[in-house]
Parts: sequence; structure tokens; C-alpha cells
Amino acid sequence: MLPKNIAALVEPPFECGRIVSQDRGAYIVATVHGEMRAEVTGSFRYSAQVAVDFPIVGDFVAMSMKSDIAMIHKLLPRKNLFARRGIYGSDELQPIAANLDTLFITVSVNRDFNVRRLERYMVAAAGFDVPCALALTKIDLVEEASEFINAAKAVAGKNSVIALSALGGQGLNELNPFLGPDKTIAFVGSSGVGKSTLINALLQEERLAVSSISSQIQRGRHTTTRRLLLQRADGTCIIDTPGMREFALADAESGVDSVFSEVMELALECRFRDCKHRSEPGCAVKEGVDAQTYSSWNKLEKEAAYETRKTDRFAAEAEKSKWKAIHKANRQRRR
Ligand SMILES: Nc1nc2c(ncn2[C@@H]2O[C@H](COP(=O)(O)OP(=O)(O)OP(=O)(O)O)[C@@H](O)[C@H]2O)c(=O)[nH]1
Ligand SMILES: [Mg+2]
Ligand SMILES: [Zn+2]
Repeated sequence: MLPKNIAALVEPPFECGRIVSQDRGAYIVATVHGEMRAEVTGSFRYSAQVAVDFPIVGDFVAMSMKSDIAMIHKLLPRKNLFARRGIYGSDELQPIAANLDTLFITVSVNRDFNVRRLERYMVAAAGFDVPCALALTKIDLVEEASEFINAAKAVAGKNSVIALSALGGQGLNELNPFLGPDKTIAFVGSSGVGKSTLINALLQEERLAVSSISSQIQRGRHTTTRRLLLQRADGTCIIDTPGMREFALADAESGVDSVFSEVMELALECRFRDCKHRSEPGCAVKEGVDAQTYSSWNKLEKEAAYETRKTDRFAAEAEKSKWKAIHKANRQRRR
């Protein structure tokens, strides 16, 4: 749970911990003494501005012990952070998990199966530099999974596609290369695709609640309500997440470029250097890619560009309010 090289970043009297779960301001951290409750210190809270400044599941932290609660003083540097744009009108980045070795984008091979959604998640993962793989679940429900596997592989690029059944056990061992001590993996996807069932199968224990209703009829019911990091006997840390209905991109322009590298390569051949690949003459992209890829790329690219403009504006505003606060504090000190 606490790799040596990371724990070594924390100097006594502080100790290293890892965020296992979070409920508003209350955290559970894994420590060398076992799991315990934790909260951030007052000065941590004072200097944190937005949600991503606070600890999230998967984060390593430096903390001190105060009787039965750990006080979190500081976040250790993150290897990566997976997030989405806040929903319900909030524009803030909503962090999902930190320090991932593999993000499993999970879809079931029934009604939920949707290649466009796979692309969207892959773009987000690439945008945040989070390695990802595609997990196609519930293959016991179909006679022939190859149609789904091929559709997923057609958009997967270099990412692995793993088809499995948590109930039947098929394909589970294909996850082995992603497991091991000091590895952290997370599962994301819509509600009911079988994320928690799959994690229970990996843990070989029924540690997570799963839906008792098969998702064929279940709609909009969320069984998992909170992100949770669990440790497997071999040391693998596995993060379960609640099903996401919407996944709004944030800061994903580089992600679009990397998932649609085919478009990027063709773009070099367009007649005009500043070709937008919409209706310009001599556009190699419009000529070179199939209509479906073009439309996926176009939609995600527009959304990502819009989100980037918004992020830049927020960053500028946050910077402004930070300096305002500093000037105010300085004025008060001088008085
Ligand atoms: N046939 C079949 N059913 C499965 C499989 N995996 C999960 N299920 C069923 O799918 C339903 C939903 O499973 P969950 O594991 O709760 O799904 P989830 O993705 O964790 O859903 P949320 O927590 O709401 O995000 C349950 O009824 C499971 O029994 C599978 O491999 N095959
Ligand atoms: Mg679940
Ligand atoms: Zn072009």
C-alpha cells in the first residue's frame, strides 16, 4: 500500500499514508498502523483553492498522528490524476482518482456497449496521461463476443482490450499483467456494467456490495456510492468508483490528438497549414479518414477546445483571486 520510494519522501515526525476513501472532509487513510480516520489541517484547507488541491482516493499524503485521527499536512506529488469536468452546472474539475498505473474503462457487452463512450473515456485518460485499457464485461451473456471485441479494438489504438466475465471467470487471468505489488488500477464506467462484481472476483472475496438486479432491467440505480481503494492479497491496489452517467471532458485536447493520431498524421498533408479540417479544399483529413472516425474526432475536438478555453479563464481567475488574498493579507500584516 505504501511503496518504499514514496514513503521515503516523508521525513519524521511526519508519516506517509494513502487515501482509501473520502466522505466530504472526512478521509480514511491506510497507514503502517492500519486504516484510520483523517482530516486535513487548517492551513492545508486555507491554502487549497479547488477540489483537485484536496486529497483524493489514491493520493499519498504526509500526516501526523493526533490520538485516534491522522492530520494531513501535505499531498505528495501525484504521478497522475484522472478527473472530469464537474457536472450539474459546476465547472470545477472533479477529481476521480490519483496515481493510477492502469485505468480500466469498463463496458458490458449488452445495451451499455458504446464505442463512442469508449473513445470519450480514452481521450480523457490520454489527456491526463493516465494509461488505460478497455474491459468488456459480461461476455457470458452473448454467444459470440468477437463482434464487440473487434469493435473495441477498432478504436483502442495501442490500448489493450480484455473481454471477460466476472461471473463465469472467463478472461479474468488476462488482467494478471496489470496486477502486482505497488500497482494501482481503477475501474470506471456506467452503472451496472459490473465493476464491483469484477473487483470482488479479483479480490476473491465479496468485499463490495453489488447490484442484486441484473443491469438488463436496471436503469439509473447506483449500487456503489463512493470511491474506494482496496488491497488485493498480492499487494495490488484496486479502486472502485460509482457508475458515471455523464462524462464531461476537461483539458483533453492532447488526449484527442493522441487517441486520434491518425487524424493528426493526415493533417500534416492538408493543403493549408491552418486547415481546420472542416470544408477547406485539399484537406487530407476529410479525404483520408472514414466518416465515423471523422465525426467522433470532430465532436470530441470541439468539446475539448471549448473546455480548454474555459479552463484558461478559470486559471486566470483563480490566479487573480489568489493574489488578491495575498495582497490583502500583506496589508493586514502591515497595519
Ligand atoms: N451475466 C453477468 N452478470 C454480471 C457480470 N458481472 C456483473 N454482473 C451483474 O451485473 C449487475 C451489476 O453489477 P455491479 O458489479 O453492481 O455493477 P457496477 O458497475 O459496480 O455498478 P455501480 O456500482 O452502480 O456503478 C449485478 O446484478 C451483477 O450480478 C458478469 O460477468 N456476467
Ligand atoms: Mg459498483
Ligand atoms: Zn485538413
